[in-house]
Amino acid sequence: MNSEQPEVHYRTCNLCEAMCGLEIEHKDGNVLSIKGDKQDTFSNGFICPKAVALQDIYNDPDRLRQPVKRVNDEWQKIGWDEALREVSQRLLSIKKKYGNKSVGIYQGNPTVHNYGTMLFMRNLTKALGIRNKFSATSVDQLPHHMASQYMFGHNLLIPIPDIDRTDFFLIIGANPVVSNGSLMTAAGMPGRLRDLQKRGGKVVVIDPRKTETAAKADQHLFIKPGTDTLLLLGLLHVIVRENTANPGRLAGHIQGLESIDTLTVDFSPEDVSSQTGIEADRIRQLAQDFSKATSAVCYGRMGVSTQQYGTLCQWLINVLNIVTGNFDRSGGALFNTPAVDIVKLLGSKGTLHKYNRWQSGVRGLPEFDGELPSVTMAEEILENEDGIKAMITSAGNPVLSVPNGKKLEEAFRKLDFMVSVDIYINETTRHADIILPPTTGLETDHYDLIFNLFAVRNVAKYSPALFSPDKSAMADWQIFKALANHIKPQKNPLKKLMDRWSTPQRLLDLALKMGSYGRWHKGFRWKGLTLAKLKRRTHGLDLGPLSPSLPHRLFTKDKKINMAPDLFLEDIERLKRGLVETGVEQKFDLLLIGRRQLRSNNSWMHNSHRLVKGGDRCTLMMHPADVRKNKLNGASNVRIESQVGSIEVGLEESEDMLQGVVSLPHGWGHNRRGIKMKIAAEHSGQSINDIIDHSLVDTLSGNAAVNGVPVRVEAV
Ligand SMILES: Nc1nc2c(c(=O)[nH]1)N[C@H]1C(S)=C(S)[C@@H](COP(=O)(O)OP(=O)(O)OC[C@H]3O[C@@H](n4cnc5c(=O)[nH]c(N)nc54)[C@H](O)[C@@H]3O)O[C@H]1N2
Ligand SMILES: Nc1nc2c(c(=O)[nH]1)N[C@H]1C(S)=C(S)[C@@H](COP(=O)(O)OP(=O)(O)OC[C@H]3O[C@@H](n4cnc5c(=O)[nH]c(N)nc54)[C@H](O)[C@@H]3O)O[C@H]1N2
Ligand code: SF4
Ligand SMILES: [Mo]
Repeated sequence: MNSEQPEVHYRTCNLCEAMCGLEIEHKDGNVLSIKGDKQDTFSNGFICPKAVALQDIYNDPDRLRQPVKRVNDEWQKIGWDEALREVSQRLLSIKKKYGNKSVGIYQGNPTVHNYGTMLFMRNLTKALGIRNKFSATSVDQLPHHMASQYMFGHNLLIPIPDIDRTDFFLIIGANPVVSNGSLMTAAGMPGRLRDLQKRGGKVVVIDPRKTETAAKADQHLFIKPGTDTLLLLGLLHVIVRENTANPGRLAGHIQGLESIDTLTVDFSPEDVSSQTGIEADRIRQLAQDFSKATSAVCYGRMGVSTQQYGTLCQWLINVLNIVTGNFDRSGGALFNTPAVDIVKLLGSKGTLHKYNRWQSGVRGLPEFDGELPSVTMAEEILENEDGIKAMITSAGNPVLSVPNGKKLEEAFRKLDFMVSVDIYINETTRHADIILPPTTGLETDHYDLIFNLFAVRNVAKYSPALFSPDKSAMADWQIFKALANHIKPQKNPLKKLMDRWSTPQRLLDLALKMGSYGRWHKGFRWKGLTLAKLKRRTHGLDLGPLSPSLPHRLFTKDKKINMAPDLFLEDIERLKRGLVETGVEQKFDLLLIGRRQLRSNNSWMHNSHRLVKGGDRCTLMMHPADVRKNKLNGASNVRIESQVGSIEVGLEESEDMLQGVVSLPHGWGHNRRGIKMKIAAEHSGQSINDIIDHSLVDTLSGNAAVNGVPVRVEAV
């Protein structure tokens, strides 16, 4: 190889859910350029600014490359052997002294973008017998899993909008033009929406802010935060009363439809109009447009998951798609058939076994799929005598990501021991006793175990590592495996052998062979998909559009969709009660919602100059009428106060806001003492989660309600 010539490497971006193909030019261990891979079968060259910053993470002088230990508030570098030994000894001794419940773990968002972690984290949690598990899931999409568990029998069987073929796309509480899609993996969202409109299709957005997506839509309706359940009930009311409900082919595969008829009686468009802030006629028209469209799909994301009735929203969205005959058909919502079918691999033990088997100690919120709500983490450390004494955080920054970050900081300070598996000393990991830094991004091979399952086409791609890590470096999975082996050494010789054999690549190969496109061997040769074959498809493998899969893909015992799970019907009563008693003090006259930004990735990519340069982005957006009403004319900075705290940020007047609603992005607040991220600290902003009340929650699922938080705003 002529070392004068740059080399080209193709991989999938691991930063968000969109799975964009990248073309990376590099030479002698340096990245020369990062572009969209035009030949990628899924993304066709689309890329966003974050992917270009992958090189900044790789080169970041602030990134940890060796374990560090906190000694009198100084960080000392230590060797891997010493670090792993000390971490396992400390965790083990706390567990022995206080029992299984004394060790907790929080897993953050990059976990699901790292197949090694997905495959080997279990070794560690099993070795410790951890019961107090938390993750970003309960600050994000838990309602989707609840709805899927109870309606389809499996928490991961999430319906995906067929946006490439639909004629009517109703988006509620999502901003895919900025987020690039979530639980709807589809690289190049702006282009796909444009294509939808070019085909003559319509895009309608329901959002308290005229977002970047709303700006491109055919229609945008402002909605008051937290009232989407009412809108959905109103839409269903019209569809049921006007006799346009027709589940089509699925009619024989659903049960409980009658309950929907009864349920919607009290929610006519007129009944829900004042609470939602949407005129009755518009609700009626929307219901008619949706049910009359040749094909239509309703999709709701963060804005409707992270509110107090998140589970009801996700349930009713599924119901809407089903009763209008838009479920399990092209142009509607369908299940994906991924090459590694984790839904099948994990199987299902039946609906009742995954929910409320135990509760959080202080507030009694339910467990789901082995996890407790993250909003309870701080109190389980601070207020529960039998609670958590030691924490593991992995690939997460809960101090900035979980409501009431200040309380969480206090909790972390009180722990007997904390270890973080992370690449930075940030707002969370600065509280750790030891930080174990894994290899990252470009040094890691990649396969999307999770997001292929949520993709709008069936696709598969394997990306090798671009750069080989240092000899002494460890990948996330190696760290978890090593810790597990220290904590609970394997005695059984067969299991020991298995443990030695298992690597992410070997397990992936096995899973592909066992998957929907793998075929059992004939004459010792695999006929179907293998990792070796996938490796040859540098630009990915297209396995076709989503296709109908019901009823056989259902995991319910009777192979029917449960349209009206009792648990959800009962929760409607909570909704009705909530409508009368607001419980909010009058002094908080505004509702706070979030705002994702193209050049942010949750809390952790602000140490890249190219992503933070330009003006302050951590600003409060407010409608001009509210500016006047709150006497903020001419104010450049404002104080936002909530039930749990206050912060000061810049003010940005914007007609794009619904009156009475203000918006602030999350993931900022790098002004904490002791973080070692120089650029981020210079562009710190403030953390929205310092003022988000941890008591606001969808009590059914335990998901945090980070949207629709009562606040007041004054000039400083
Ligand atoms: N108010 C409000 N709060 C929110 C949201 C909101 O919209 N509003 N959004 C919520 C959502 S959807 C999410 S997903 C969460 C995210 O919440 P978290 O997952 O807790 O936070 P991240 O900012 O994603 O932090 C990721 C961490 O992983 C580290 N990291 C990066 N790559 C790797 C890696 O390869 N290995 C390891 N071990 N570590 C790595 C980073 O340094 C960082 O510390 O935030 C939630 N919080
Ligand atoms: N650039 C960028 N992309 C990202 C991320 C990022 O941080 N930056 N994060 C990734 C992650 S982890 C996730 S989970 C996804 C999230 O993906 P999305 O859900 O598409 O992203 P959000 O921007 O949070 O969209 C939520 C929308 O809901 C609106 N909203 C707030 N409250 C309500 C309400 O009560 N009702 C209704 N109808 N709408 C409401 C907000 O105004 C916002 O437009 O994005 C992913 N992609
Ligand atoms: S949209 Fe997501 S996957 Fe695509 S390049 Fe940007 S960060 Fe990467
Ligand atoms: Mo997320």
